[in-house]
Amino acid sequence: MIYNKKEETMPREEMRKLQLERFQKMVKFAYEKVPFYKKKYDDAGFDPNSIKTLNDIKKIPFTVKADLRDNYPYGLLSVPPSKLMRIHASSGTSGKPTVVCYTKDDMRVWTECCARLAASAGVNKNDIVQVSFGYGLFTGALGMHQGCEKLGASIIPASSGNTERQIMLMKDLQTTVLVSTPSYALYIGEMLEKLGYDIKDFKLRIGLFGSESSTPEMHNEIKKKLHIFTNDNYGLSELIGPGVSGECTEKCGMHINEDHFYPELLDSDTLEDVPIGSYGELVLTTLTKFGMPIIRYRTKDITKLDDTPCKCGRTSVRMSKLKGRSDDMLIIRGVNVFPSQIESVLLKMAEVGGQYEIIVTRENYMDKLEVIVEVADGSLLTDLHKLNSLRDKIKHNLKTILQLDVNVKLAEPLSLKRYEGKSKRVFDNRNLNN
Ligand code: DLL
Repeated sequence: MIYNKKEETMPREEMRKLQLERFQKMVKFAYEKVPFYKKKYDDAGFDPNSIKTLNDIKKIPFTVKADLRDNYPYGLLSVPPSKLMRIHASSGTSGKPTVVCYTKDDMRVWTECCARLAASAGVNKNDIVQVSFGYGLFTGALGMHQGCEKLGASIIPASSGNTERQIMLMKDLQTTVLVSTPSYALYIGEMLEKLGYDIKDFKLRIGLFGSESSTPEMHNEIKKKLHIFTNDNYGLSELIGPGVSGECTEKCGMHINEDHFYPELLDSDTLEDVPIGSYGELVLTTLTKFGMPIIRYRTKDITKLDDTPCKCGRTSVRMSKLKGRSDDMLIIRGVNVFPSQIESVLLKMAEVGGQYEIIVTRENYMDKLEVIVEVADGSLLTDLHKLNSLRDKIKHNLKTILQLDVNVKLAEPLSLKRYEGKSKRVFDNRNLNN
């Protein structure tokens, strides 16, 4: 189902016209109402009235995470805090969180964007949606809650954690849609088997998964365990939360809500445009979120864009699954490694389970890459011969893709740490900043 036919299937030329109108308005508004932008633009000699084409966006200075941190908590607001309807925050790695604020109008936009992505994955008014993201400052739970509610679905605000109870609720309340991180969905699938449930006794049909990277191989694993259609959706608190983009049932990229977010794809080093079809850093501009406008935000997320028509009828540009973030790319002995490449190799192999950890250390100035992965069948651990040959096979497959020797450790099923929210799979212990 297409939630907003007019805007989601708008001819490309019309969309560009709409984006330009909204963009011109947004830039002037931000300059006039947010002292942070006024100062930034004056310092850079940029005149907000000089935007005549979408290409003129290139004249505008970027906004980066540090700008939000330096202007904590309310420095990017265009309205007094009392005019806000909602305040969320995302926890940073250190120090103060990044605060994100919504006026009543912004809430309407956000809700619609989430409703669109849920509808595009097939959610409808008859669904029972279990939201297993943590409720609180995190944008994921309430964002998806509102979006699915807008479609008329029934919502179970389960929040994250207490996995056995999640599964019991899922079965007893006849949940049809699961909203969570992909890694938590996989864990739910594993626990379901371990607790002796049969997935055939559940009514689950769709998973709306986002907030962290997941490869197609990981979606396959989830599909095998939960027998559902798996959707990947993307967003970030700084821009709005979930609802920037999401996969439709064709699963050929995540449709960007381009009437609300203007995407650019740049080379992180040269800051030049990257041609369509090549990987680059996504830079986003809010076109309709006025409470806290975010203009040319460098997301650090690495993706590709695709503007070919989609069979679903939506005309929006699609972004590929994230290759990773520019800041989680590991450089191991000079070789660039994205954790998603490792995940793809591992999860293509039927002998390994869905959970793994990547550990990087440095010994005598040499980087060492180690991968710990759970075997799918625990009985293998008693057969030394089979174990060694599986280890060699994984090493070989990783070397073929990464061109690196990787130390592989095999672990028992369910022995690695599970996460109820975003998972942590990479442990870089090199202290590169010291
Ligand atoms: O994770 C918003 C969200 C909630 C999106 C629920 C989708 C579903 P933050 O906590 O601010 O916001 O984290 C944003 O998470 O810059 C990406 O690096 C990563 N991320 C989000 N969605 C995906 C995805 C929410 N589908 C950061 N695939 C972003 C890969 C994702 N990474």
